[in-house]
Amino acid sequence: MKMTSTPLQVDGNQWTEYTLTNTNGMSVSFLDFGGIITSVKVPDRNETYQNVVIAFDDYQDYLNNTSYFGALIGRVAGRIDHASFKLGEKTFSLPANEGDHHLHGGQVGLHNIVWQVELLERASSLAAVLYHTSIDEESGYPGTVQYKVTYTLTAENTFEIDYEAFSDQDTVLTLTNHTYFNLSGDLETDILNHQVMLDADQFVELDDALIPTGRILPVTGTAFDFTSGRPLRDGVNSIDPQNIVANNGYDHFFIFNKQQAADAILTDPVSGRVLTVKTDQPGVVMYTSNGLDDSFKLKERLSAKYLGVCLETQSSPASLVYDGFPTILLGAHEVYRKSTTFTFSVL
Ligand code: G6D
Repeated sequence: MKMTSTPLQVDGNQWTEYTLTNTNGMSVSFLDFGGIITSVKVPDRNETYQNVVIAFDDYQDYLNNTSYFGALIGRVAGRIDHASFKLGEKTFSLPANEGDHHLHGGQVGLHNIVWQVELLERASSLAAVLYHTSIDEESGYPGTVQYKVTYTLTAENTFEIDYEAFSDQDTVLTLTNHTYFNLSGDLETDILNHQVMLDADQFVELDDALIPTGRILPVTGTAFDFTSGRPLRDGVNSIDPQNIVANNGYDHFFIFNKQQAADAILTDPVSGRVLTVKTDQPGVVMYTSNGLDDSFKLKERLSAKYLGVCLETQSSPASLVYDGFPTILLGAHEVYRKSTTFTFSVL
């Protein structure tokens, strides 16, 4: 087990990149800036270690990370309709950073602040604890919130993200990580032939602005039924209005059944790499990078549509407007504690 930290000078900013490497040779690299995952290297069926996440080639591009590559997301992951919400009798207005709506915590979110990092070496794992405090009314949100996010790499090729938060006032909060996975290795292919299993019988309908309509739809008989596994390509070729509204793919919140051993499994049949995701979150936004084009220079190549798939485990901001959705309320002095594991293996 090895951990390294490398000081970086990025456009006048002092950042640090950390790399955790386990005894198998799996490694995870991330920045203190945004907690951004910049590399995950895992073996294919031939024991060839390659990177399986999207990352910028020039780290200066993370200063304008409009795709949120690799980043921690908060206070509220997802979209808040018309950038406002009611809590009790009070209405809060947030920055409208995507049209009239609020996306992923606003212009100043957890994705573009520098976290304080503490490295921990344990008997059979390596961990980095990331700390941050956002003050009351920052980006319009109530409450001073203390965050503690722990990145852990185990000897069994599991990368675990543990989220904790604590607010001094009633507030709203749901955190996630916005890493784009591509199991082909070094972004050799897109993700459309990746097979996905999601233990989810329901997903949340979106309107043309990708805002939840309040309707929860059954997956049965649609390209959203991943309960027995299907290739992501099905969402591209689908004439389902929900695939079309997402720019011919997926960008939807799936509500987990919690009936299978894993909540999600991503498999690349060619490389043989498998990613198994387990979480105590009630659901996941699966986004198949439908909004990507060739604008960005990545470590291995230019970006492209469908080059990565995000599995953003979280609760749903739709709960601010509609009943029946997993809540994102966090009471004063309650502890927000959520965990997601990403375990890499081969077929
Ligand atoms: C697009 O709709 C998608 C979001 O889900 C994603 O997080 C963002 O691109 C990066 O807006």
